[in-house]
Amino acid sequence: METILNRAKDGLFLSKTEITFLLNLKASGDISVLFETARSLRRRFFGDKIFLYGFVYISTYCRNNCRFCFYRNSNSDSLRYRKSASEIIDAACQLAESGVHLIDLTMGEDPHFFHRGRKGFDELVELVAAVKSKTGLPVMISPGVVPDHVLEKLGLAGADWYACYQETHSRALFKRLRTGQSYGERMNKKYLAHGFGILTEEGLLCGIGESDEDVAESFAAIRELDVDQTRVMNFVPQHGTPMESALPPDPMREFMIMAVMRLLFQDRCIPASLDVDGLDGLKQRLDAGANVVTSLVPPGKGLAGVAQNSLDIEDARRTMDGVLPVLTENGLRPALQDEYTGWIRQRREIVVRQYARKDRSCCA
Ligand code: SAM
Ligand code: MD0
Ligand code: SF4
Repeated sequence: METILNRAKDGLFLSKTEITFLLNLKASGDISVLFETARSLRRRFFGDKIFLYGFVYISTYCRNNCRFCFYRNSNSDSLRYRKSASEIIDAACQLAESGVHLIDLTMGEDPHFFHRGRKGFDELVELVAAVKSKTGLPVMISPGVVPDHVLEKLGLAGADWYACYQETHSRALFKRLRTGQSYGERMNKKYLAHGFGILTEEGLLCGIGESDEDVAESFAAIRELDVDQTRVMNFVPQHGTPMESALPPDPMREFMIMAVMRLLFQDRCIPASLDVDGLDGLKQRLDAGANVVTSLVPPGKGLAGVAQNSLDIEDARRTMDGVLPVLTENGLRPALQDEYTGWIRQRREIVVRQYARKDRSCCA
């Protein structure tokens, strides 16, 4: 193990065998060494600062039927809402005042935006511009697979990030999870976003039947995509979905994948989402090397989470007041806004230099 960790510390990308070896560590002593190595690499690139993302789920309507998702189209038990522009701006401003570094605008592939041609998407573009100007903060957009010209317009309107998670890079597993969706189209949108100078986030779902080889395959795909942020989330079984009675995965699965992710993507952002185990799950994710806390949701706005649609929201635990004490207890601190915008700027310079206007796509 020591040889493998030293190779990682030297910045070498690990082989599939080495990745699988680390993912299967069982002895608590070995796991502690792995996590300490992940934390030391986080410290090398981010010091003790943590970035904090506010989350506004603007619409829970969706035309797709992902088998794992509470908001899949055919789930009649799902919570459906679409917030108005003023409600979204109000929530975003409250998050900004609370001190978050970014606003993540997420939605299902809502026909209201997707099936009204130019009119629908222009409304989304205007929303991004309004949230950006009202909060003065960087904006992430997670709208699903939008048309190429819309992605470009979202970037020009002020979207700094495009988050579109593949969940897995096993095409067979993808086909089972994201029924009726194109693997290639979803991957290519991330390449395209970089072509427009928009930072990208890739995401893995774990505990959904993926093998260690699948995870190693994903790491290779993430490396090829050269994303600026990469995450892993444990699958949370959802009421009214085909995977409702699936067993929840061992929480350690996410933490192990996250720690190895830090070894491989040392200078990139890796989130600890509050949307899986809530605030109580934050420490383990920081211990595994995360440097971003995501899914802070303001109470009293009727806003939902994705994997945890209500956990810790109305009791105001997915807030700065909830998160800051956990950071302090772990020798960490919220970054200054300038430190985050500075990090985004240096990443974008690299992305524009390497990818602007370059036609990169991976697959049909
Ligand atoms: N609808 C857009 C899309 O699918 O790209 C954006 C939002 S989507 C709701 C965000 C992500 O939440 C999914 O890509 C998936 O990784 C995660 N997610 C959804 N349901 C989940 C579940 N039951 N457990 C864990 N993560 C889940
Ligand atoms: C999160 N609930 O950060 C949010 C969501 C989508 N860009 C993010 C999954 O966990
Ligand atoms: Fe829709 Fe996204 Fe949920 Fe899939 S994951 S059903 S695209 S909201």
